[in-house]
Amino acid sequence: MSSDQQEPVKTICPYCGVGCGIKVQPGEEPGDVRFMPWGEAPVNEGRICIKGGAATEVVDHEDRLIEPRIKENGEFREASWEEAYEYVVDELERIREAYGPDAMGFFGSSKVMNEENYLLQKLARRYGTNNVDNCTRMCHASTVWALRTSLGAGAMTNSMRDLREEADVFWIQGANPGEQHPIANSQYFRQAVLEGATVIQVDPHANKTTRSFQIGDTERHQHLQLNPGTDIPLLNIVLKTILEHHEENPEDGWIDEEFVAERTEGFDHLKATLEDFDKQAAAEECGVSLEDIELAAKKYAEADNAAIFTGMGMSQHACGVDNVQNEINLALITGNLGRPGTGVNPLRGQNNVQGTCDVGAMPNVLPGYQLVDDDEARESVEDVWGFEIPDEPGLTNVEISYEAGDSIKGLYVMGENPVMSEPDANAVAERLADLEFTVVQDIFHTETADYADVILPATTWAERGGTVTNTDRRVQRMRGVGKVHENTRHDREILTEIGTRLFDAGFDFDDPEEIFEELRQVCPSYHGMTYDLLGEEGLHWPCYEPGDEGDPFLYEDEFETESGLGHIEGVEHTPPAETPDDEYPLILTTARLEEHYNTGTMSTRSPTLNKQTPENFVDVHPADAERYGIEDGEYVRLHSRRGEITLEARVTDDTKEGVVWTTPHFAAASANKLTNHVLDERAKIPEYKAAAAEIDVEVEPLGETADPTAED
Ligand SMILES: Nc1nc2c(c(=O)[nH]1)N[C@H]1C(S)=C(S)[C@@H](COP(=O)(O)OP(=O)(O)OC[C@H]3O[C@@H](n4cnc5c(=O)[nH]c(N)nc54)[C@H](O)[C@@H]3O)O[C@H]1N2
Ligand SMILES: Nc1nc2c(c(=O)[nH]1)N[C@H]1C(S)=C(S)[C@@H](COP(=O)(O)OP(=O)(O)OC[C@H]3O[C@@H](n4cnc5c(=O)[nH]c(N)nc54)[C@H](O)[C@@H]3O)O[C@H]1N2
Ligand code: SF4
Ligand SMILES: [Mo]
Repeated sequence: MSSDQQEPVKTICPYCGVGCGIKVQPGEEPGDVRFMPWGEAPVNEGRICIKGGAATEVVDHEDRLIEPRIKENGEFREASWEEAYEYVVDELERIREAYGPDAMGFFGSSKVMNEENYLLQKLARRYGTNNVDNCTRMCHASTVWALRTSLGAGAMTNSMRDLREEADVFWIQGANPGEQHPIANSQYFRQAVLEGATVIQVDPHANKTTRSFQIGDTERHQHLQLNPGTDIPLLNIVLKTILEHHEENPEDGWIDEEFVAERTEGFDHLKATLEDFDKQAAAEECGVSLEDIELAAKKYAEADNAAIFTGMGMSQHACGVDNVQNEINLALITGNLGRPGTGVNPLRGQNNVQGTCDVGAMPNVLPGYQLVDDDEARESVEDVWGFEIPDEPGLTNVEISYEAGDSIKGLYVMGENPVMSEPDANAVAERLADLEFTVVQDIFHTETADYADVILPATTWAERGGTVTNTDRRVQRMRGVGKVHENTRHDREILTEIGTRLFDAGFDFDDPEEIFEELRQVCPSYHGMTYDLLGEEGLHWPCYEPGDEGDPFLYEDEFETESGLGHIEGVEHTPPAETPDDEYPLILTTARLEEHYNTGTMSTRSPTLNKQTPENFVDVHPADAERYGIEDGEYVRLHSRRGEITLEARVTDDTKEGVVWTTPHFAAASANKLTNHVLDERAKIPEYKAAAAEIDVEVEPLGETADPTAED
């Protein structure tokens, strides 16, 4: 391949959910793929963050998996595709015969396209199980739950464009768009701030979001640096402040009485919940001054249009659904929904986490969020698929990992790395080691691949076409330059082959467009889309019929709940499952860096991205550093009830006293060896954002901590 032979193709950045358009083109050397800007790209108009610009660096990385591998006597050996396919199909059949279909779990991938996740969930259901899930479970599952039950759809209520143009207050709670969604932040939110909008950031940690808003008249912005896990009391202070003010000064309109009366239900429940709520005591629990929180409440309530942004700091708690419900309460009582520049907006994480959920790679819903236990919905999908779909919701991915070796005997992992990404990772590894059969389909040999029986080498994003759905529900086409390694397969090719070998019909597709055509038939919100209509701009869902433009913001006239009303419900504080005590006196929280990505499989292999921060570190507040006698740059042992890691301490007041902050990106000091496996009861999301921890200053020389699966 050379650049003379092939024009650049327009595609979408493979990292975060902003969905920036980029171009790729084969380079001079065989296998080399080059990045080029795409000036008219709809979301980013040619701008790109550090990850987008470096995205092609891993396409032809020397670590790429380039042939199928089978484990034999504990060692991997090269295998042919024929042998690998036969092995997978035989084992899937054996497990179903021996234990029934619910003994298998299937992990979809938010790094992989809509068509491919559609195929994976169809395969799971044809096999006979709803045990299919994706990384949204660890991510925005709680947000989706709260939004779906209280407003209607588990997605951003507004779009980046209307937020930039109309929002006067950006209330950013538990999200760091300056690093995790950099183009959304710089091209949309920061532009609004330059034109006068106010930012209220609620986060225990100072970061690039905090610093990116130090522009113009910075006095108006606030950073409420709360203790991890105290978001409910903080928002209850905000809500009570608004209620109290409204009682005395109804003419100020802090509460939108008309909106509350006509479009919501449950306001009395909220009032009753807050009746005996003690604001001063709550502020002390949050570790933020009451006056500061009251001032933030005033700014939000007085804004013409106020928008809430919500991220992992809210969702990844055992009270994640309640956290987001309280944000919904705030938006509903002030009438900040159903208009441009308002809403409750989760910035979705991975490049295709929105789409992976939309196409039904979740245990409780079919494509288009149709519930598996809703007979009418299920039967309408069965009519197209031609087989019976199990009618009980399946297990979530974290539950599947925890059942591994017990009720779960086999696992099919497409593009996830649970041994690093799931909480209490030592225990996850031990359980995966107990499985009878595991398939890992990835582009690299991940930490999870160590536990596989078969490894299937997939092509990367730059090599193939399909569609992905970004954070504001825009479905966009990806286009590839063709295979870099002949012996790899596109994810969809692997799934059509396995599906066709297992079942007599339903998996015979030649190209992604054919798969999309079937997806449209079973996914109402995508029904109006075709590859041609998507064109270069893409389309926002819902797009029910060809020609629909899609909605940039939702709920203009009514909510999509059964009553058509927005659901208000007061919530009470549930502290994190683990709070500091004498043995583990610090609160550990984990979050991300701009230059790294999730479990690091791609970013740590990208020279540009890895250069800045090649290994993990922990932020320690100066007062704690003094108490422990920690010097900046010194290595410490950070440990919890579940495990330990050794890493560099950075002494900084970016973090709060008593709070240690680290990242999940690095295998050698994997934060999830420490995190707590407790889940939100409804959404089943793990509490990554609060655990009890301790630091030891005397450390062993750096090295991997003990392998939990090694024999004693
Ligand atoms: N560069 C980069 N970009 C990414 C990713 C990446 O790994 N790297 N990952 C992508 C994915 S999958 C996702 S889901 C998104 C995530 O994007 P974000 O939602 O921004 O995720 P995090 O950085 O994990 O957490 C956000 C903030 O929550 C704060 N926080 C921690 N505990 C609490 C708490 O108890 N309360 C509050 N209010 N805040 C708290 C952290 O300090 C952090 O600043 O980013 C996506 N984009
Ligand atoms: N402590 C802590 N843990 C966390 C979080 C946290 O904030 N703190 N955040 C959680 C969140 S929000 C998320 S989303 C999860 C992410 O958890 P995972 O989804 O498990 O993590 P990733 O590193 O994104 O894994 C994606 C995998 O897909 C592979 N891949 C990339 N492209 C392709 C492709 O085209 N085909 C195939 N087959 N594979 C491909 C990558 O190599 C990688 O192995 O982590 C969660 N874990
Ligand atoms: S903001 Fe997200 S989508 Fe855009 S270039 Fe950066 S990582 Fe890629
Ligand atoms: Mo995520």
